[in-house]
Amino acid sequence: MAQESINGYTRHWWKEAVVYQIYPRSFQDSNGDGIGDLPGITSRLDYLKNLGVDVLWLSPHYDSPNADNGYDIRDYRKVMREFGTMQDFDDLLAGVKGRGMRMIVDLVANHTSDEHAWFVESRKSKDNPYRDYYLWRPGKPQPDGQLLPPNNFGSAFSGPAWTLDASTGEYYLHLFAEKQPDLNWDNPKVRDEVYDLMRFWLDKGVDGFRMDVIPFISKDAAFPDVLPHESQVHINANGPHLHEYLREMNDRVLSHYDCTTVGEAHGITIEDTPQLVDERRHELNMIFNFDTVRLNRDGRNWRRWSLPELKAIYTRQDVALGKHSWNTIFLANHDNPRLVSAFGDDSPEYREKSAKLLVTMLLTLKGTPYLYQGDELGMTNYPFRSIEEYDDIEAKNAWAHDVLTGYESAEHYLENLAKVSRDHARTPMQWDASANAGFTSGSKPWLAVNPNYTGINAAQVVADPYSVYQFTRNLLALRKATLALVYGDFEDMAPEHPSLFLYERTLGDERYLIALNFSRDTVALPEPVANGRVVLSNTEGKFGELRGWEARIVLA
Ligand code: TEU
Ligand code: CA
Repeated sequence: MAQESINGYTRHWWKEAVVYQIYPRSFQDSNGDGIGDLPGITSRLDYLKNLGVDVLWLSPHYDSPNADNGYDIRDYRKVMREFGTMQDFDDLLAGVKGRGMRMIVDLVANHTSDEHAWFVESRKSKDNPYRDYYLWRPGKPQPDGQLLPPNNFGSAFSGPAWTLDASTGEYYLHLFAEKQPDLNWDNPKVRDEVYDLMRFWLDKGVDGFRMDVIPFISKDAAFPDVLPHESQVHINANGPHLHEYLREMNDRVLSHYDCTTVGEAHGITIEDTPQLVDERRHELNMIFNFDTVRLNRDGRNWRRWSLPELKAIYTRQDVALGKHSWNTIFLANHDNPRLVSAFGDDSPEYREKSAKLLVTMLLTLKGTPYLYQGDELGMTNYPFRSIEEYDDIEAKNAWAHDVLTGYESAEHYLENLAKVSRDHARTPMQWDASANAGFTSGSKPWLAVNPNYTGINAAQVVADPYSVYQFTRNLLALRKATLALVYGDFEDMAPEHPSLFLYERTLGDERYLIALNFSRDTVALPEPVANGRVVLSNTEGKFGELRGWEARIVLA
């Protein structure tokens, strides 16, 4: 059957969908143990349906010892005890489908937990049948008798990426925590296992996968050192067999289902993105490039970013992709600070306006938008002060590794962490003004609720016709009704402007102009925007100008 095409793009449900990410641990607790769970999510499906999102992405819900909140899987075919049972999962999926929505799950297959049965076996002996499921290498003996790791790779969570295992005297690779050993994808048995477990979830009816650090799956088996001028992330993301394995996965699994895939792709440049997502290559549907969410970083420190830099990324993405590729639009997730705190203005005066502006941008750029839970409330960063308040293994390891050793001052470290911590996104969802924001009926949520929950919560925004939630809802409806906002051509009309993001989306003779003021100061509007018919705006606008953080969509 011929595929319908619009403006040169093949039409697909996953291009027209808006995805909403759920971090199950922090969404809704149903049994008072302080940990969000699957029945909790099921109980909130009407809220999500009412908002108007099409697809839910569930962060890992699998059995895990939670060294990294479920990104360390112990059993891919079991539900995390704290989250419920397989029946709870089936009920959730049925509830999603029953409301005409879809659900994708997280596939974390670059690594497992060290408590996964494969690794438990693998570490036992060099001739164990599971030995080659992981990446074991001998250390490098030094003249002074010292043993060094096989190469100089560092772990994303501090320290070397290799740990010496006493039982066999060899090192295993872990690009993340020690409890997250990397799988050896060069072993065909490993790939068979992964394809099998993918089929297990697809056969249950899930609509696809968000694939954790998927470009890291193929390693140069010789493990050369990273040279001073090289980037380890770039090396890890561009291994020799990456495309071969993705095509095999597509051929053997994905192509047999009506599903979608989105790869988390740290280390893949925008220019290289088509190599993963061009539809003629049969690999993935879309990826998350890190350019936008790393704009506010200098290493792990906070960096002031500028609007022209952000705009340039979207233009680069549009130019690099062409009509055979597709991509994501996102600025927040469970690894990043809150949308409005990182990219907007979370002061009391501008929080709601700037949150609406950001959602306007996310829902009108070209690509599939991904919203993170709480974005629709304009949830903000948590006022973290001391290291004890954090939970994240990344933050705790770096503290031990760099601050306790005197390499970095506690003050400098905490000042930056308070801006970039992954825990900002992980504080519980704020449902109402009751104790613990209605997240849990228990006395203690696993991570503290943001004290601003009495003023910022779902009950309040659902009732308020001018809230971020209602605005997001209107935008979602507009997008659903407007193919120009999905497939229309994109052009930045003022790339150099320091505070105005002004772009058009055109499809045939339909021309939408989107004007976003990323500052507190009023900016003048060019004529076609000023004269167009206002379709949606976050302020009672004035002719010819945009006030602080004003967003306006017009039909020219
Ligand atoms: O993230 C991988 C990744 O590339 C990161 O951005 C990483 O989170 C970074 O070190 C944070 O500053 C994925 C998951 O999204 C993340 O939650 C996991 O911790 C990680 O993989 C390991 O599974
Ligand atoms: Ca619970």
